Amino acid sequence: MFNLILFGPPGSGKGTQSEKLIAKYGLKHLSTGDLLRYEISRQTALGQEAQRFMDKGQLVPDEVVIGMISSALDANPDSKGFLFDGFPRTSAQAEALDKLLELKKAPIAVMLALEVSEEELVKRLLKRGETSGRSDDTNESVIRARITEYHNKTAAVADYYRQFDKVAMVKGEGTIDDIFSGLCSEIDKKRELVS
Ligand code: B4P
Repeated sequence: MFNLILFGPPGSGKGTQSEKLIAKYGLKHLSTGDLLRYEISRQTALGQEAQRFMDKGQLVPDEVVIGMISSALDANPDSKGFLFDGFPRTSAQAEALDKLLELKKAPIAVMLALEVSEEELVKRLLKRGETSGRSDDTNESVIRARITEYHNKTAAVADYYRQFDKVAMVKGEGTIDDIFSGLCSEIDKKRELVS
């Protein structure tokens, strides 16, 4: 089993690149953002709770997202690997993920961290807001709040994986295909080591 994390600030292209990576490597895509939006669209109790945080640009409480990921792992026992997109976003989530994967004897092989400037992030998210219908993409102050949450709570997650020498930084600006090549070359290096 080959497990990887695609990491980066909001709008850095995690969702965009995940689609291409899962097609190439046959991994199961687990996006906490997508899972939360699915709960919101069904108006479940979990979705209603999550929406209150997401509309303000804040992170959803750890226990909610950790529970969702745990269920998703249980629901896919035969997967040849998982691509975690937008998770973990706090140190507590990173520790919980390590424990869940320990049970499967399949630790994270690599964290790929996309680097994008703040102005580019805001520009991309406002542009997506014109068509996505996502309430957290239309208001610049909410977008800035998401970036602040990233600096305050999420950036430290890279330090957590750095202590195990698992972080690869990848340039997240340029064409989608060039960024994809940068990600693939990091994955292929790790796969050679694992196999
Ligand atoms: P997410 O759904 O994870 O998404 P995101 O951070 O908004 O964006 P992503 O990086 O995936 O960007 P994308 O590829 O779409 O989070 C949404 C919210 O959910 C969070 O704010 C939080 O409230 C909650 N949440 C999710 N996970 C959580 C967790 N673990 N814990 C707590 N809360 C959680 O790209 C953005 C745009 O850029 C797109 O329009 C795309 O077309 C464009 N783009 C991509 N690559 C480009 C390129 N190379 N050049 C130009 N544009 C590009």
